Amino acid sequence: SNKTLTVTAEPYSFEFIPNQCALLIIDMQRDFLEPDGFGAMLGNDVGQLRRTLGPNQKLLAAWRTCGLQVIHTREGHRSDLSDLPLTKKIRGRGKMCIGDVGPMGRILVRGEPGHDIVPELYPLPGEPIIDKCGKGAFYATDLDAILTNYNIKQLIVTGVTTEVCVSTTVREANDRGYECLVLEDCVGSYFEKFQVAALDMIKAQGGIFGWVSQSDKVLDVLK
Ligand code: TIU
Repeated sequence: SNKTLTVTAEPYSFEFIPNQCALLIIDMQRDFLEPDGFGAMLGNDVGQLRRTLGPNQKLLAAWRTCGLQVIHTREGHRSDLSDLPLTKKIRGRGKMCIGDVGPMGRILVRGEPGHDIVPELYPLPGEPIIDKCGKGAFYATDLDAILTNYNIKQLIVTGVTTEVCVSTTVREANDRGYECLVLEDCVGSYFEKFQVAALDMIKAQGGIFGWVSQSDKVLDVLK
């Protein structure tokens, strides 16, 4: 059925249609969340992201129990790095860059241990995984086609990082006509001020890019 549930959110409530809504979990990869990965190599404290693991696990479990659509994304590149712009490779001027061998294999390269999704949120067979070379999940992927085929019109977006891949994806989704609800306890940034600002930007101006809420507000209506 196309039942509508009302989720308390900002700047106003989100009219949630479960069978037309996917849970889109962005880049919950070992390279971003574990101490030996790309995020840490950029100088970041991964502890800032790990607080999102518990809330995402709880939401994902409830989502699966309801039989709703879940889609996972991963940021990473082909092993020959042919999809890696030179500008992205050399960005940061660090000793290590994308494609180099780190403690969890080649950094942000598909098939390497660090590129994979953390065990806490590992996809089940049948849950699509979008491998993307950019920050946004729509750029150079088949995400839009998959959402169209599944008749998905709304996205509940979680994952990391709030101001980079989550924000970029929400903006891309918004331009394609999807309604996005971002859950603040399920998205994380290495920088507290960016976490706050990125969420403020989504819900400002009457919800210019979408809605912001917390996972317990969604869990309340799923039960
Ligand atoms: N997934 C994602 O956000 N990729 C990043 O590179 N994020 C940073 O914050 N660096």
